[in-house]
Amino acid sequence: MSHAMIRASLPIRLALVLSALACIEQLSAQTALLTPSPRADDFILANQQGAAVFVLEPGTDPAVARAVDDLRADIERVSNVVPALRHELSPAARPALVLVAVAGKSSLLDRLAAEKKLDLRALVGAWESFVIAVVHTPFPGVERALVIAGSDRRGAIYGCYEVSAAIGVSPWHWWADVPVPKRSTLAIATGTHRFGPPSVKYRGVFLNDEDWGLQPWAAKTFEPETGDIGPKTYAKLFELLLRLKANTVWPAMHPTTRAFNHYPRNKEVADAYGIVMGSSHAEPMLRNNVDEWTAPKEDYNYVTNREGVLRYWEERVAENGRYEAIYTLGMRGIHDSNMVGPKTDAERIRTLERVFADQRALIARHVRPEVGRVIPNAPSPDAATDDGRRIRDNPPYLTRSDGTPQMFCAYKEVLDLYRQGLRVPDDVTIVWPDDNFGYIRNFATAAERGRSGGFGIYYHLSYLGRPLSYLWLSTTPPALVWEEMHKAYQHGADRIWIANVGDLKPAEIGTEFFLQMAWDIDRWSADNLATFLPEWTAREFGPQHASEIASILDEYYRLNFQRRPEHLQWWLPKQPRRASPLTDGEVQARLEAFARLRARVETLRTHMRPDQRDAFFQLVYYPVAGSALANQRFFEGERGNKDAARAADAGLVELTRVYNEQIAGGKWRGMMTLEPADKQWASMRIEAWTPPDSARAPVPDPPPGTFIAIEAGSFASHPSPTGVTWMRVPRLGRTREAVTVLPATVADIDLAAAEASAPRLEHAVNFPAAGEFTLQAYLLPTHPISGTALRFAVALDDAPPQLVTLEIGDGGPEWAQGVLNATRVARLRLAVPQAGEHALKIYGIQTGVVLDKVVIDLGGLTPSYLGP
Ligand code: REL
Repeated sequence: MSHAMIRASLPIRLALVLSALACIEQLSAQTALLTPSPRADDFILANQQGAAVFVLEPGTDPAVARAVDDLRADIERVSNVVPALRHELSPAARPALVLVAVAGKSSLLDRLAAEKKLDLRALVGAWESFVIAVVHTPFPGVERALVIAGSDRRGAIYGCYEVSAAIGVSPWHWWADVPVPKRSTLAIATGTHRFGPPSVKYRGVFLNDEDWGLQPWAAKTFEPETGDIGPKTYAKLFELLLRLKANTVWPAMHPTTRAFNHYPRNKEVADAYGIVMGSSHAEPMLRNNVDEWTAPKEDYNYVTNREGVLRYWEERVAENGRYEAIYTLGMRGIHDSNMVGPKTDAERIRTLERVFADQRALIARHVRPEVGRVIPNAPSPDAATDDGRRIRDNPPYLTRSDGTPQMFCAYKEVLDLYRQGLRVPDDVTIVWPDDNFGYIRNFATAAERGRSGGFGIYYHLSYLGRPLSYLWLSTTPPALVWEEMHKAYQHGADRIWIANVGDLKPAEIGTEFFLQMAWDIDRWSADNLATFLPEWTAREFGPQHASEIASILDEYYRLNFQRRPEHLQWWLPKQPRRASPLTDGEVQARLEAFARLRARVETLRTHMRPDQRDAFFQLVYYPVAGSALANQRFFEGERGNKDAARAADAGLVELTRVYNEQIAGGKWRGMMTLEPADKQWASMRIEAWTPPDSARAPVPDPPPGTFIAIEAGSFASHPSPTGVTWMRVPRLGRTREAVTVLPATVADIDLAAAEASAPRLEHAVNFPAAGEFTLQAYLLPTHPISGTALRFAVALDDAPPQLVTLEIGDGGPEWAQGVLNATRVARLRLAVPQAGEHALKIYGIQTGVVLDKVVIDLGGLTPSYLGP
């Protein structure tokens, strides 16, 4: 843990063995800013005598002042005492005061630094960093101060919310009704606690496909005065993001919503909170075409109407140029579609390059040059601080000079144009997309890594599109987010991370995990990943039930990773209906697993305190029970048990009614829609459920004893001589513990050099006979770091390794089945010279390959969904 004194003291690295105890210990270390038994030199923020007085100097940035108000309200939430606010060092601010300020913009901070009472040198030129320090006798007559000093305004804001989190206010306390535990004494441990800079410079979310949740809820329940997702809703979202240490939003953009800039107040609110606005891959220059392009659609054409399109863009840049924004460059169609106009890829590339130049000229003309700019004034190496620590070394994004942030998202067809040679200006951040299903499509080459604009990632936790959408529940396991985003970061994607979070609810866990990684990439590793959920549930629900809730969520992710609840049909839209490929035994096991899970969550529900029930329903109960019922409905229907299927269907309707009507007294009315929502975009959605006419034909299980099946996690792993290794990643894959080659940056290893230099997995396998058998390797449907195929090598004993290659067919039918099934199977013919025990070796010659399971067919293997 490199960047925060608090995190550095975490026992997290040791947490290989998971237990509830370990989780709780971690949690208390995490919140060590707050001390449970205050000593004489700690800082009393509030107790029964009252609360410390906040001092904000005149001229404090309004966004900082606003966050201070939130912190004061949070202190009141916890302690029932309201801290006063003053604008000078009046006697009322003695003996204890809280000073929140931005280094370099505060005469009080300057005084503390000049008198060597607080070393703030490491904040100079740092991005979004902050110090929380208890300073004794800071000013004449003041006994002690709690100083929250930011390197910039967001640094100071994050500092406020860091204190809020430490005193027990969950970032989700409003958005998921997480109760705030009461405490009569709030004391901050004496010392200097340092945080930042973040690993990723711009970190945020894209509200997308809001039609079935956020929009109806905002329009009818939360913000009827606007009748839309407007300033009041955005204000709540911005606050949440700041609590999660994020800074960027791509706003909602579907036809059901007016453009973000339709309401002038929206951008003012973003500014008032200190949020950076961007826009998606289909909305260059902060323009929402669906709502704002009022000319005929065919005129959104850069070949025939360059002047018109430029005018349209210029209007927005002129209007918004004084606000902090990331400008998306390039051009696609009106919505999520191909650009119209150019007829060939070569013409598209030429057009896009011209578009870049023209858009950049508009930015140069209208954007205030200092907006969003970091002055790369790295602290000098001797800027050691009073506690001997420095804030994290500056990440690469801070070592280069920096202008108006601009990005180019190589989404869908645009990545193909980039691969064909499209030139993106060097200082523009190239944002790689995932394939909409959580697997990142591209990684920068060594040559590209020199670009000053660097790279980013646009990642889906929710998706509307082909081959099938997933908009209802949020089921991408944190382990997959970790594997993909960690790999992307290692390959230089540190400038912009945006997660498509759909309606935001119920994607709370995924959103937070993604943003935690973006803030501190070192916080989670393959070693401690399994502690994320216990830690998170302990924070949200307290230690008593944390490990049971985490274990339920783990199982929820495991089962739904095997097949998402929105993909419970095995035919694609407009294609003939076909039965699921699960064997009868697999169906039975799946239904039993969901029934057990459901029983656990029902029991737990009765144990939650009344004040926890709304949060529990939203964060745990609804997704778990919902996915259980969706599986019951589908598979019981397929098995011909129509009554059971109908009962599950009715259960789903009722569960969703409760979400909308009862939870938190109706606060979330309109937020939850059962999948499939309606006929809109039906060609990308599962079908509305009706019981099938007849039961499916029986699908027998593979007969026992004729095959060999090995879970990837049960192989022995032998690192290469250089330390490259197949590493177990807990909770990853369909079988719980997949393995991948780490570090993620290792160059491909030649097959000829595999034995000497590649890491290998090894397992003793007993073959009943000699012969040639098919080996099936179940891989996660990741994309290779380079090239078009996933590669690894297999050997038996000391025989030379044989190459196994799996072409991923990015976007094709095999890719589609792969992402829906969350697996791809690579095959190899394996010659076994004689019966008996052999060492099966799997060489990792390429990073990015994630192995889940190995099956050897000895002759009698029959098809199944998960493999034997
Ligand atoms: O996920 C995406 O980025 C795209 O699919 C979206 O831009 C688009 O709005 C999609 O939701 C459907 O049209």
